[in-house]
This record gives sequence, structure tokens and C-alpha cells, in this order.
Amino acid sequence: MTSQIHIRHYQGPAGGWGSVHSLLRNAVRSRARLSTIDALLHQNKPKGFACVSCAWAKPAHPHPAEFCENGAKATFWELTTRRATPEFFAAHTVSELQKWDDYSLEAAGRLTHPMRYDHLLDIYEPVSWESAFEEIGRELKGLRESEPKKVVFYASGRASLEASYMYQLLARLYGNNNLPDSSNMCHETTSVALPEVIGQPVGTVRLDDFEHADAIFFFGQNTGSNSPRMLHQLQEAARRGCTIVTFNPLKERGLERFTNPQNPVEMLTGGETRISHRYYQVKAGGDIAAVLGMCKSLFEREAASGGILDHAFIAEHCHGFDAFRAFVEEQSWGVLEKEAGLTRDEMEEAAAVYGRANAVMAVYGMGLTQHRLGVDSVQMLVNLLLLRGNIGKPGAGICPVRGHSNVQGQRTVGIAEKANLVPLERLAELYGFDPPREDGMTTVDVCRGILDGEVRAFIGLGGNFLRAVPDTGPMEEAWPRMRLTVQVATKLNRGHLFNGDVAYLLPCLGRLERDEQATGAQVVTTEDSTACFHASKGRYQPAAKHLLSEPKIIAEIAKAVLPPNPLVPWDEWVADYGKVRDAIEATWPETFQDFNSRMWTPGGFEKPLPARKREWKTETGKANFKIPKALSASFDSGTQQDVLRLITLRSNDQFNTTVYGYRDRFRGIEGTRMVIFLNPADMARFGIAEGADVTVETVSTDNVMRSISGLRAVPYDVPQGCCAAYYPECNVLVPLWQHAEKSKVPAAKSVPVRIAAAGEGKDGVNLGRSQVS
Ligand SMILES: Nc1nc2c(c(=O)[nH]1)N[C@H]1C(S)=C(S)[C@@H](COP(=O)(O)OP(=O)(O)OC[C@H]3O[C@@H](n4cnc5c(=O)[nH]c(N)nc54)[C@H](O)[C@@H]3O)O[C@H]1N2
Ligand SMILES: Nc1nc2c(c(=O)[nH]1)N[C@H]1C(S)=C(S)[C@@H](COP(=O)(O)OP(=O)(O)OC[C@H]3O[C@@H](n4cnc5c(=O)[nH]c(N)nc54)[C@H](O)[C@@H]3O)O[C@H]1N2
Ligand SMILES: [Mo]
Repeated sequence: MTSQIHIRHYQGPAGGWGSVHSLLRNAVRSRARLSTIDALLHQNKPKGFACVSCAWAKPAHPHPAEFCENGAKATFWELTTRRATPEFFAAHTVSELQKWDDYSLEAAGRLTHPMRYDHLLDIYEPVSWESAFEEIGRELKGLRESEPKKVVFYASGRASLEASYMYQLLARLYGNNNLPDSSNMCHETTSVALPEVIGQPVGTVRLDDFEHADAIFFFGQNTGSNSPRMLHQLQEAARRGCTIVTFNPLKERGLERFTNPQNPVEMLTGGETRISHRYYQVKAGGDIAAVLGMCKSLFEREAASGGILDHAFIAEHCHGFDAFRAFVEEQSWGVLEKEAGLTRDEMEEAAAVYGRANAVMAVYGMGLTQHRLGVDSVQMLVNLLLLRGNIGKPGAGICPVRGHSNVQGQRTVGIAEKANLVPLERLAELYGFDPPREDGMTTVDVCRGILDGEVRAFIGLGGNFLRAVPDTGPMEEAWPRMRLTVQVATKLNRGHLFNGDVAYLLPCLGRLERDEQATGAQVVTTEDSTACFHASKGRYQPAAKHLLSEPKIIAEIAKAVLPPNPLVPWDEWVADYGKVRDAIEATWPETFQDFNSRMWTPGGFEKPLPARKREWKTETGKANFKIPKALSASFDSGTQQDVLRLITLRSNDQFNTTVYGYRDRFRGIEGTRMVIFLNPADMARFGIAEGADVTVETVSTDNVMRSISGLRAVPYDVPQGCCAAYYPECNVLVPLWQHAEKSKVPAAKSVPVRIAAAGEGKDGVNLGRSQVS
């Protein structure tokens, strides 16, 4: 950790020498194995492994080095030589570890032994796998007899298709559909929004569409930090003359300009490519209004001179057009300007770019999905695309950028709390049981259940649930009231430091490691953001000899809990993951036909996407125009002038709750994460000096005081009335009940806050834990 905080304007492009320096720094700080360089050369390659960082598509003809700065960081930290051994746990009580920050916990290194929490000694103690499975089995069996619906099976989006399939089957055989995953905090909004309007839960864009797009519109997705490999496609598109337009409250460097670190000429000459031709700093939650403004302008131009709308497409393929047009025409520019935080000229200018382009792609991320009206925001973007037939033709389409490297795939193979998304009849037939038919719990439901004492056991297949969810304070307090908590993980995190009566921390292999089972080295598969499936083969020696694979751990828990069922061959599946793929194929024959041979297809094999072919699996059989419920996706602050919209987001030096360092290069922050980015006019209005130490509190009517102190005020180019700070530190401020209306994704991009107090700037860094009172 650095003891100085530096805040300075970063002049460089995304990529470039900055990314090379960052890579080298992380190689040293993570204490990665020497073999990591070799590892990077196999990352995202047809016979190599799928990166453990983001879910961006993996091309059929990859670059010699198909990795990015942040993917490499994830690899370094996974192949670290540091180990969190039983000696480590003996030396630190869990109460002591609760005082550590996220970075220090991650830096403890890879877990090596199965551990059980001893409440009396307040430490984790090593145990044998046999005794762990025996006790977990006993506890779960007991709960299954009395309260099978009170057990939760959470998955973070990293586990393979094979592990995920086994996990969902375990939950359903156990007796519930309580299968939330990280997607419930992320793109569940997409999974709810898109089926209603285009009849499929995932995007329609494939990698080669980037070669044909005339314009690409970005909404609330920070490519440079969170899916940097996409910058290659964007750079090529921009050079070809494709116009790139961004809507984002913050000026994100990766969307401004990029130097390809793998291009020696660019690196040596300082060459860089401008990425966005237009950059609109929309207000947080202002996208519905901004897109409506674009639509209004398109209708006006159509009325004036025609030639703008794709009438043939609308007539043949769409439903609800007339009502949508009437709604758009009713809107007044004044109100749209206020809600979007953009001028009429800006919205008309964006509409003109859209109207000129033959093929348009709309890309989006958490800036749309994590809002109260996130579903409406996504559907509004689809409305825009439909006006000119921009779905189902080359170079066009909707492109949600998924987060975790297999989060989309987990849903595809049945990790879903919504029963109707899963072919339960097929499962019933294949495995001779009566699967539970009612919906299970979402992430928000699980949190409520834990707060109310309703949830009795939590099994976590990866992730850091407790740190990723809203209302950190009350959640940490309630968590230990559970009877059983089991975490399957590669690294120690804060979520492992709050424990039920019986608590286990089970270490597993990572995806980069060799996974030897009875029939030899195993291969796993994942699905990327463009709905392509890839094989991934681990190459490296496991971090410790006691690690088990995720499929093995799931199978052992299943065998310890469930009565024997000859139709569910847990041991055979573990011996040969190819047999799990056969079972996946048997469950979804259309999607996974010839799974075991096609998984090696360079670039992945494609999941059928009906909307790409203009087949609409919606209730109307058409693509639906949808009228948004309101003009702002955010809360309504009424006349309260001092309420700001807080955006919680990621730095360039983290993967979700995993903090790799204290350097957010693009935003010019170094040495701390305890900052708040404020508009200079708001700082002046509230009398906050640059570098001042501020306390921020949530504005709410539920009588719960949520606040965080010790955030340094950083003047930043963010719209007035909006501010931004890092997740997960600021999760203390996010109320659990503030979530997307239809998808229940926490509304982490628009928390109503007030600056409660501003003190003097302090020297050094304040990394104090956030307080909830
Ligand atoms: N290196 C790295 N890669 C990652 C991750 C990581 O933590 N680190 N996380 C992974 C995961 S799980 C996910 S889901 C993705 C997340 O990747 P992103 O979707 O990029 O998520 P955030 O970093 O939260 O940033 C969201 C962006 O939306 C903008 N924004 C906020 N509010 C609004 C709004 O109202 N309107 C608009 N138009 N923009 C807004 C913010 O300024 C920010 O640029 O990345 C994945 N990849
Ligand atoms: N305020 C706010 N909150 C947010 C967000 C936000 O933008 N703002 N973003 C939300 C989003 S998009 C997401 S996806 C969630 C993330 O929520 P999670 O997915 O629950 O959290 P991660 O931080 O990705 O989990 C990291 C942990 O996963 C474990 N792990 C890593 N690799 C493996 C593996 O191969 N196997 C196993 N078993 N374990 C592994 C390690 O122990 C590591 O510490 O957070 C959400 N929370
Ligand atoms: Mo995510």
C-alpha cells in the first residue's frame, strides 16, 4: 500500500505505455509465478484457456497476445506464489482479519486447505475434506427435512458450464430454485428487458459485426477498464470510419483514445486512435430521456423530409409503433433536456449520426442496468434500434457487455431462480424426480431473508456475496445468524469473515490450473458476451495439493446430502467432464448439439440467436416498442437541491470486490480508493475544498442511517448533481430496497446522497473501514 495519495490528471490514452507499466507492476506485486508470461500467450486462444477476467468475445483469429492489461492482472493474481496456509489462519483471528482491507485479504494469496471456523478460538482451522463433506452433508440433510426452501445456492459468474450444471441440479434435487448469481446484481436487467422486446435474453451482436457497423453507440460501459480487449475492435472500427458515440456522465479514457500496446509502431511513435467522435455527459439515470430526445429528433426529421425510418422493417417486424410515436411526440424538449442533462442540440446531433448510419450497434453496461428503471432504459435503447431496423442485419444490434467470464453461460445451463427459464420437465425426465416449480430467491430476496432470519444456510460457489450486496452494515450483522455458511473459493475475501454457526471455507482449483481426474486432464467450457461457447484447458500446476475442482466439491456435497439416485452419476461426471457436457446436451439439445466436438471451434461455437434472424420469440411474435414508465431511470429528488446522485463504480485496479491496487490510472487517482468525484460547481455550492475529507450519507425515508466518512473530495468532470465513488467501499450507502423495479438489480448507479460534513483535508491516506451507524 502506498502512503501518499496523488490525484492528477492522466494525459495518456488507454492502453499504451501506461498499460505496460501497470502490467509489470502487477507482475511484481502479485508475486506471480514465472510461468505467467507463458500463461499470457495461451490466454483466450483456441487451444488455450478462457481468461478469468471479463466475458468479452474471443476471436477465431486472435492477436499473438490476446490479452489486455486487466486480464493479465487477473492471471498474475491467480498464479501468485503467495499462499493463505493454515499457519496464516492460525496467526490471525477472524476478528483481526475483519479489520484488513480488501487488498490485503486478496494479497494473502491462494487458499490451500479446507478450513472450518472455530467460534471459540475465532480462527479458521484446517480439516480433512472427508470431515468437511460429512458435516456439511449432515447439516444440509437436517435442513432439507424441515426447511428445504431456506437454503441458498449462490454462484458468482466464474464457474464453468460443467460445474454450473451440476450445481443447479444439486439445488433442484435438494428442493428449491434458490439459485441467484452475480447476474442478479448485474445484467439481470438485460435478461428481463430483452425477452419482452426482442424475444431473447442476450445480445444479438457477434464479433464480426464490428467490421460492418457504421456507428456504435455506447451507454454506461467503461471499456478501457472493464472489457479492454474490445478496444481492438473499436480501434479497427474507428479507423475504418465507423462513428463512435458515447453517453456517460464521466469522461472515461478508454472511450476517448487508445494506443494498442501490442502494436510496436504505435507504441514507439506515440500514435493513438480517437475512439469516441462525440461524447455526451448524460446525467446519471438520464439515458431514457436522452434516447427519447434522439427518437423525437428522428421523428421530426422524418416528418420534414422522410427517408429516416425503416418503414418496411417496422411494418413487417414491429409491434407498438404508433403508440410509441405518439408518446415520443408528446414529449417536450425542455423536459427531456432537464432529465437527460443534455441540450436539444446535443440530442439532435446524436440523432443525426444515428440517422446517417446504415448499420448501428448499441453497446451498454452497468450504467444502464443498475438503475431503478434499468429495464426501461435497456428497452428504450432497443426502441431506438428498431426505428431503423438495426437488429438482425450485419453490423447492427444490441450488445450488453457481460461481466464475469461465464456469467452468461451460468444462466444458459440452469443457474436461475426463475423456474420458467429452466426446462424442468426435461430435468424431471432425465433424473427421475419432481423438480421444485416455484421461483427461488433473487439476490435482493436472499439479503432480505438473511436480515429477517429466514435464510438458514448459504452455499457460495465463488464470489464475495456479502461484500458485493447493498447495505453492508446490517448484512454483516445479520449474516452470522445463519446456521450454515459454506464458501468455495480460490482466495480469501471479506465475505469469508462472517460465519454461520457451522462455517467452512473450501479451496478450489482455478480455471488456469491443470484439473486431473480419473480419466485424465479435464477441459471446461464457458460462454462469452456474444453467446459463443469455448473450451478452456488449464495448464498450470495447482496452487496446492489439497485443492479440489469445483465439480468434485459439488459432487461430494451432493452425495453427502442427497439419497443415491442411479440416474445422477456424480462420480462418473467428476471422472470425465465430457459426460457432464453430454448431460448438458441432453437437456438443451438444440443449443449444445455435438457439444464435445464443437467446443474446440476457434472463436467458439454459436448459440442460436433468433433475433439475429429477425425471428421474435415474444408474446406478440414481433419486436415490441415499449413506452418507458418515466423519463428518469433514477430516483425523484423533488425539490431537494442538495441531494446528489451517487454512481458507485470500478477503478482500473480491481475486479469487482477484488482490489489489486490503489491506482486508478485513467482517473488520475493513486494511493487510495477513498475518494469522491464531485463537480467543481457542487463543491463550491457546498463549500468543499479540493482534498477535503467528507462524510456522505444516504437520503432515505426508512429511518436507517447510512453514511461513510473519510472520502477525499476530488474535483472531476462529472455533471452537476451527480458524483461518483468506488464500489465496494460505498455499498454501505446503497439501500437494499433501492433496486431495479422489474429485475431487482440493486440501483448502484444512482444512490441519493447528501454531503453531510466536510472537514479539512488530511495528510496521508485514510483507508478506514466504512462505517454504518
Ligand atoms: N478489470 C475489470 N474488468 C471487469 C470488472 C472489474 O471489476 N474489473 N467487472 C466485471 C463485471 S462483473 C462487470 S458487470 C463489468 C462492469 O463493467 P461496466 O459496465 O463498465 O461497469 P462500471 O465500472 O460499474 O461502470 C459503468 C459505467 O457506467 C457509467 N455510468 C454510471 N451511471 C450511468 C448512467 O446513468 N448512464 C450512463 N450512460 N452511464 C452511466 C459510469 O460512469 C461507468 O463508466 O465489467 C467486468 N469486467
Ligand atoms: N455498489 C455496487 N455494488 C455492486 C456493483 C456495482 O457496480 N456497485 N457491481 C455488481 C456486479 S456487476 C457484480 S457481478 C457483483 C460481483 O459479485 P461477486 O461475483 O460475488 O464478487 P467477486 O468480487 O467477483 O468475487 C470475487 C471472489 O471470487 C472468488 N473466486 C475467484 N475465482 C474463483 C474461482 O475460479 N472459483 C471459485 N469458487 N471462486 C473464485 C475469490 O475468492 C474472490 O475473492 O457485485 C455487484 N455489486
Ligand atoms: Mo457484473
